[in-house]
Amino acid sequence: MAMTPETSARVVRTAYQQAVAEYWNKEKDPVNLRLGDVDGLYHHHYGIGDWDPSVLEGPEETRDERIVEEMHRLESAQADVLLDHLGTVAPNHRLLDAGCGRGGTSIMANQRFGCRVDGVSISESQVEFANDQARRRGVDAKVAYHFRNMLDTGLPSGAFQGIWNNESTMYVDLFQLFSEYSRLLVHGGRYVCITGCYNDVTGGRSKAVSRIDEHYTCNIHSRSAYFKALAANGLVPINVIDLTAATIPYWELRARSSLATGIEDPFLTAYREGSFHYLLIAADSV
Ligand code: GPP
Ligand code: MG
Repeated sequence: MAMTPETSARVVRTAYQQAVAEYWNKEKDPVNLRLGDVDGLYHHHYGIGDWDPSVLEGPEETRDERIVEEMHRLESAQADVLLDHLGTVAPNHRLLDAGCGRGGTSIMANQRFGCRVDGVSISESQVEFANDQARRRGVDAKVAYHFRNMLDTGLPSGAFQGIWNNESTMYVDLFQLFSEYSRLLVHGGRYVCITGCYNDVTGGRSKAVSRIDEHYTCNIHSRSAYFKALAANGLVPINVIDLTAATIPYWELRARSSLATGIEDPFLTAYREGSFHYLLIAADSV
């Protein structure tokens, strides 16, 4: 459905948000589309786990294809780990995928829990793409993506058993974000995020972290910022997992693939020098 300029301005409120929306409305990188084409789960996050070294061996003509499939497997494994931390989710529960991108994690959540999943994004193209995927899979009665702002979703209060951000918190103010989640979650509902954050121990943003920000038009937060904003909004951490060591192999494989985008070196440098972590945080709403 085409939006009027007025509707658009209500969702995308600032010049910064407009710049972010424009980036994602235009984005068609094979590093995301070719991976999604493997099985129709389109992700906008990175991978975890070790890769099979045999993908680099074997016939040259199919090397690329093997690497694409392996990178996609690692990205889906990342989404599975996120979903593992949502706690008990029943078919009558409702989940929110905040900053849903092209929707892959929502589809996986619906497959796993059988429940309703809503995704929100400020990119109209992503929302349209994701809804088209849900229709193709015949899950659109339960999985729906909306052109809405995760800072002010307009969704009903206390209606959600679980909410996640899969690598989308670096676009927003965390205090505003978690305030909205404390409104949306039921008492005892679970919030999970996987994110890249900079290390308070090594100081402010390193050069490599700044290059990542520049590449994606985002503002990576410090590790401490997450815990301050969670605590201020009644979100009590139950699990914190450092996934840094688990994501480095993904970046090493990606750097060796024909799909490398140029951001591989900053990620590898930032992770290896310890100025940046890949973190999963799970918290309960009280
Ligand atoms: C993009 O995923 C993810 C982000 C922009 C968030 C930044 C993440 C951090 C951990 C800092 P993508 O799959 O669209 O990126 P790419 O196109 O590089 O694969
Ligand atoms: Mg990607």
